[in-house]
Amino acid sequence: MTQDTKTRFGFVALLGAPNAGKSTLLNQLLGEKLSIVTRKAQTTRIRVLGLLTEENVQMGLLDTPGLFKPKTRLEKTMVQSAWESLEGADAVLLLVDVSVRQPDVKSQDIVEALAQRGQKATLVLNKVDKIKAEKLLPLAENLQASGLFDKIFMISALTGDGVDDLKKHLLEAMPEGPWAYPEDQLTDLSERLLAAEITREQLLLQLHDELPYGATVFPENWETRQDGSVMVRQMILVAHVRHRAMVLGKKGSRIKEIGVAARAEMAAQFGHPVHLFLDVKVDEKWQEKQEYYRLFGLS
Ligand SMILES: Nc1nc2c(ncn2[C@@H]2O[C@H](COP(=O)(O)OP(=O)(O)OP(=O)(O)O)[C@@H](O)[C@H]2O)c(=O)[nH]1
Ligand SMILES: [Mg+2]
Repeated sequence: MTQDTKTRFGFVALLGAPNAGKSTLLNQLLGEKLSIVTRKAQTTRIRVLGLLTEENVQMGLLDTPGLFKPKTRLEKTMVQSAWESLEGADAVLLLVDVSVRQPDVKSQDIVEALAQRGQKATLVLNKVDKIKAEKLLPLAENLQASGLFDKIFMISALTGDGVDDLKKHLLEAMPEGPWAYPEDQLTDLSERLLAAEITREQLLLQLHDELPYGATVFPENWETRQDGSVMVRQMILVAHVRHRAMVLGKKGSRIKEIGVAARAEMAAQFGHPVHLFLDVKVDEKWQEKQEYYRLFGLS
């Protein structure tokens, strides 16, 4: 950056129904795997800030939990934290998964909620790699009828198709102002919390539908050793005794697999060896308890 270029800084909120591809897009924009991604809905539970700094512009990209009609307390807190990311956002992206069967009621509900707030947004039609081009146009026209969107992008967050154009648009939309973070910072999440998310990703990937939503992972202990490696202890919290058995697997085989995969991912992401210790605890009411939410960054 030259001395006389004015710096620009702003926040971009990534909104959309569960599974729309918000976290995949965040990672694609950053060129790094920061936010966890699985094919299951409600993968993201906390707001994840990813920082993208290019030339004179810094953007804080806010990946959010998917928006849907929440039932449990945890779901309500997740959805609320997604809406809160609109406060102070300089640009809002609404991601729509074009491969879901139409009508896409969840996305339609979000469009209505945005309209009620008088919130303008940029429409991002995602997963275009999954459908034929001729199906896209009517879909775009339909959503465009809301009058909410200043611009439409058609992308594949997975392959990166169209993502550069979107990035350029966002960089240009950021207002003049000083950067809020150091140039080389990637996120405001601690390694402890990121490590817990990495283990939760493995729970989602390796276990079947019933369990993952009733389980969570908390950072318990984090100790840097003299040789530069880190000892990480985490607690997997589940809501039923039978879930505990599922996490452990036959003779502890499942939790071992989860640990092996999570540890490898942590070591790659943090750039130092990791010794990972996992405990499993049953608490039927964890989803109702405030103190747990604070541990993973929800209030
Ligand atoms: N084919 C295809 N799959 C995609 C694309 N973007 C995301 N996916 C897949 O869609 C699934 C959901 O992606 P996520 O990025 O976790 O979606 P999300 O919107 O963050 O979901 P929640 O956190 O649950 O709200 C994953 O299996 C992704 O690999 C895309 O452009 N094309
Ligand atoms: Mg996500």
